Amino acid sequence: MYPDLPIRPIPTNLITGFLGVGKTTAIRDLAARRPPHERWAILVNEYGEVGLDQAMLEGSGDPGLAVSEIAGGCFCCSMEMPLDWTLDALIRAAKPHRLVIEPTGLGHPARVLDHLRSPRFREILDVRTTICLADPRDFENPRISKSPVFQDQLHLADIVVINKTDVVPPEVIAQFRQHIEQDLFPAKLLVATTQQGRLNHEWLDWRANEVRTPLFPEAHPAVEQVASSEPNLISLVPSIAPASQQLIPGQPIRFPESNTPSDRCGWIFSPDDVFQRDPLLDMLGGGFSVSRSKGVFRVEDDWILFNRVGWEMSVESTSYRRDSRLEVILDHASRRWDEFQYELMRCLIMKSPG
Ligand SMILES: Nc1nc2c(ncn2[C@@H]2O[C@H](COP(=O)(O)OP(=O)(O)OP(=O)(O)O)[C@@H](O)[C@H]2O)c(=O)[nH]1
Ligand SMILES: [Mg+2]
Repeated sequence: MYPDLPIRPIPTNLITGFLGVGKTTAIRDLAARRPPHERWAILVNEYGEVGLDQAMLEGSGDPGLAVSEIAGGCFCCSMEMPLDWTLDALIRAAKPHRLVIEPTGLGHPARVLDHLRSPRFREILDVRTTICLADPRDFENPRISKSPVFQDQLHLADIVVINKTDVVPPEVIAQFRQHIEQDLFPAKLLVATTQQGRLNHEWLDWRANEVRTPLFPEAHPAVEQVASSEPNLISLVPSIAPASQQLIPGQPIRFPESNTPSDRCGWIFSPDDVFQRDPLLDMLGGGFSVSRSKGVFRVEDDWILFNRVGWEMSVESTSYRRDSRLEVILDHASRRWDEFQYELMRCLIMKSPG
């Protein structure tokens, strides 16, 4: 079924964790330090329709990485079919030495782990450690810490890595570590601390404990609809969804299009649209409360990757060039997005006609 695989079954890891904890940062760093002869396949799942993590990972321009993305919902919900199609296409195209999967920050790992260990994939994938990255400040926030998804991400992990120790007070780290070490059973193989998602390569190959069971097996029932109909397998690797071919300068595509209130919204702009960097960053970092936002933008003399988690922001250059795109997820509530889009459009540099 899969001829020419260099390793079979393929060593496979899930890197889990709540929204914005540093999963993609960790995978990008791990991939950059992989053994030089290895090809890696990375599958990212994005909650919003406008995926950004593929752009973030492809921004390194590394030819030994094949990245695919499933956007528009969690594949722990009703997305097993897209997961199968995408994995098939990715494995065939990349013939990877390792597969790394990043579920959405709002995804429940149980169904994904079960599916990857099911007869469908048993001879293809060797599911090794599941590593959950965590920001201990999420543990202090009852809205997050009480959520079944947050709890089971921790519960099902073989290794918990406390990230962002540069910005989290030591006492908050200590309390969180105590919770992981004393309240969760079976014990973790390791509870580590790190910054910038720096993980040890050896952790990937430790033996996973398959008897970890979720506390909330019914969390995240199959309620979400698959974002698109059957995907075109050719276009899944390595192109980025949604397609950017029909983009017209000054006329971004918005997801969702309607102005009915919602907690998330995304935009894709033509690669010919150029933003004014400072007004754009002022606007995106401005006084509206977001849970998570991320984007890539063509600005005056560069392309930048923007990240915001709560009130923390980061900006870096990227070699991604396909389009400008933005995804915003609010804490709760919902807003109409017309006004936000108007503010965004005001940051564009208008070209004089002709
Ligand atoms: N201060 C600080 N920021 C970090 C650290 N690790 C990652 N970040 C930042 O956290 C933000 C989110 O990082 P990502 O790697 O995109 O997080 P993620 O978990 O993949 O996010 P989602 O996929 O949206 O859930 C980025 O701005 C990172 O630069 C860290 O150790 N310290
Ligand atoms: Mg990510």
